Amino acid sequence: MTTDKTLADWQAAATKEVKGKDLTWATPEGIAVKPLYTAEDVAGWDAGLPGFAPFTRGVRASMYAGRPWTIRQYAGFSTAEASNAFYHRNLKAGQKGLSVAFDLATHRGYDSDHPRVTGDVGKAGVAIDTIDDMKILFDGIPLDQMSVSMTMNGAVIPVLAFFIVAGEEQGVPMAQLDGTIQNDILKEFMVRNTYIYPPEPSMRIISDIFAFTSQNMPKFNSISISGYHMQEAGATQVQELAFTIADGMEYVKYGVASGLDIDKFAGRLSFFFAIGMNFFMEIAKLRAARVLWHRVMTKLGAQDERSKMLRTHCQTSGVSLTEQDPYNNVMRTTIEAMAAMLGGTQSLHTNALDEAIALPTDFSARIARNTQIVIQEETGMCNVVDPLGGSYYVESLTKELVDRAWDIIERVEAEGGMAKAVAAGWPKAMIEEAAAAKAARIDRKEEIIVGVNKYRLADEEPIDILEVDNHAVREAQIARIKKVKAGRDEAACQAALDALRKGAAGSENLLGLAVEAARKRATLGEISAAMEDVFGRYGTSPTPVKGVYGGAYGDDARWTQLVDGTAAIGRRKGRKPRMLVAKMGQDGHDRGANLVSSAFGDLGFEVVAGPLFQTPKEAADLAIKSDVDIVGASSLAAGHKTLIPELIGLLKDAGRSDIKVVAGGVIPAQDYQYLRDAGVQGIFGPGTNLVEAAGEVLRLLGHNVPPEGVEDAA
Ligand code: MLC
Ligand code: 5AD
Repeated sequence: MTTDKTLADWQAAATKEVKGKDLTWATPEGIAVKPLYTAEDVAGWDAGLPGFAPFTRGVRASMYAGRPWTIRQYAGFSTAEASNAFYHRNLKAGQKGLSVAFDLATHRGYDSDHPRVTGDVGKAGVAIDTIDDMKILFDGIPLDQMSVSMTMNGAVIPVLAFFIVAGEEQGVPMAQLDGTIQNDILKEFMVRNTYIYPPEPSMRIISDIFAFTSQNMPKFNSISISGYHMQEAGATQVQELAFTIADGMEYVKYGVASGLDIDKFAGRLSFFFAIGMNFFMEIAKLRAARVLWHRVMTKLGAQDERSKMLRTHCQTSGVSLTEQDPYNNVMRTTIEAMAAMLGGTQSLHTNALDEAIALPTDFSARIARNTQIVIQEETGMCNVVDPLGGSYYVESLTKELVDRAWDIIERVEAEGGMAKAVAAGWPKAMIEEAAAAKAARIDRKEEIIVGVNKYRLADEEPIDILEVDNHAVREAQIARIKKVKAGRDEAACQAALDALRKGAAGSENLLGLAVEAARKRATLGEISAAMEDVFGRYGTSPTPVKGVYGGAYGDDARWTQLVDGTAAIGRRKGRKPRMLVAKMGQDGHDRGANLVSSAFGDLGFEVVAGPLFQTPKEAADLAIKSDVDIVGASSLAAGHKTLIPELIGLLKDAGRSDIKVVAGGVIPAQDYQYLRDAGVQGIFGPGTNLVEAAGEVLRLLGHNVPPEGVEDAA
């Protein structure tokens, strides 16, 4: 039956129902989502068929009806032994592919015995120093049958070399190795920060890996071009989409410029996106990504359709999960997992409910994994290919995202490509502005987070979390490093490292040379250092955005109270109050630190935005030299129990225990007392409202701000 009603009739009826209220939803990416979509919205748009260009509806004709996506849970902690045992348990319980999380010392090219990494060993992932560690990590896991993803970008050369040699010593030639290496350095410079070398040699490393793997490892995906971390850092979906595709373009251009045939390596490029809570937007994003990549690769001259096919992994969004009322995270992750599969992902990680405070336990990992298994095996959702194809709304959003992302991609291209844009810094600034705007929306309750800024529980029950004893892991790692070094042919090892050093200065393939060094038992730190001798180590200082967070408050009474309080402290001191925002250890997650710097700067503080990767000694020296009143230590990678007490001790030894220290970030409630006993005067966990935190900081600095809603008498 057809209806004789028109769109105008619907408009009149809807307007009447809501008494004229405007139902348009302005999304953070500036898209005006209407309350209704019809055939008119998709006139002229053809999504095509699955398995055919431009792959809008999926890269395979049969999609999940033929083979479901890979359940690939990202994991790693403590030692290779502990992680290996965890992998075996997970595979037995229905996980299908592996995905290795390395600790930050490994990411940044340091062996576990390096003095800069005492707080980081075994904490955010598994510690890998030698080929022996890598062999233990995959013990009992046949590398010719199991596809393995490794999230590694900085120390990508030694890690991939260890993987190849671990396979070799298992009897698996490299041609049979199946898996993915992240190997995406541009987004590291933009948002994730686990780079080691400056941009130029970092880009060469990527081309060398393309060349080596396309020749020797036909089943191996040479890169995972990642938007995930952009969304985690605060990017809108349009920004994530545009910068990821533009990064991919840049890598292809570098590969071609280094002499590779585009169709020889492009078929093994893969992608990685975050899937957050904006359900339909995320589905449309994956469909739009495939359209964009097909367009870009056609433009770049690829002939093979496989080269133009965007295959992707997805992970549900970590930043969307909360410490408060953590069981809500199970529902959030389920919704996000459904968006990833309805968008047509090839592989998926679902986050655990304890995400906001710790790494997964066996319990939380089971629920996360089963979220995917239930969708695959109980719902019938896999039996139809692209079931949302033809939805007016989804198709219209897909088209809109393609167009909006394309505008940004064109800007990037006009300015000479993504490497130049990253060096100029505007993509990072754009993402940080979006992050500050989002934080303000949440703190102002314009965006609702259930259990955080609405329906908050009066009492939270702490949940059991995974604890890693980094001191014990470090001791064990140091013992193994000594054993490996004692057992190797030292001259042969040094010769291989020399050859690598020469190769770095010249043009020989770095991965090939590192494989040789790995065979000779060189450590990860030694292989990294050999290249560092030639390339140098890269560092940057943060530049917090101004006015976005504060701007959202306008003349809000509470905000004004805090601005006045800050000024009052300033009058008393004869200068603005000063705060060092410190990032210690190898933790490069700087979204929180940047937000705090921005918000306190907007309040009228003089903020010293400390460089990344400081030791406690360097942070203490900077605090004293800058004569700050307070240090805010931001920790998102579990080093807080080691690094923050050390900082407080050093300030005390220098006679500056008047400098107050507060801590913020991923700090479980279980650790609060430990930190307070060590002298930490304020702790701000995930979900902290920055305005409330500022009130506490002002009180610490001697200005008593009345509780919210009370007029300031001063
Ligand atoms: C798939 N296949 C089919 C099919 N579907 N064959 C017939 N019919 C169907 N319906 C085939 C594929 O063609 C392929 O073979 C094989 O089956 C495997 O399928 P796939 O779809 O390629 O899946 P997979 O092997 O899982 O590879 C997915 C990928 C890969 C291409 C996206 O790059 C990957 O696994 N990425 C994971 C990245 C990851 O886990 N990252 C974690 C980041 S965490 P063939 O021969 O065509 O290959 C992080 C956090 C942090 O970064 O620390 O910051
Ligand atoms: N084990 C499991 N998940 C991890 N993540 C990071 N490190 C680990 C690990 N060692 C996940 C979290 C985080 C995202 C970047 O990856 O979900 O938000």
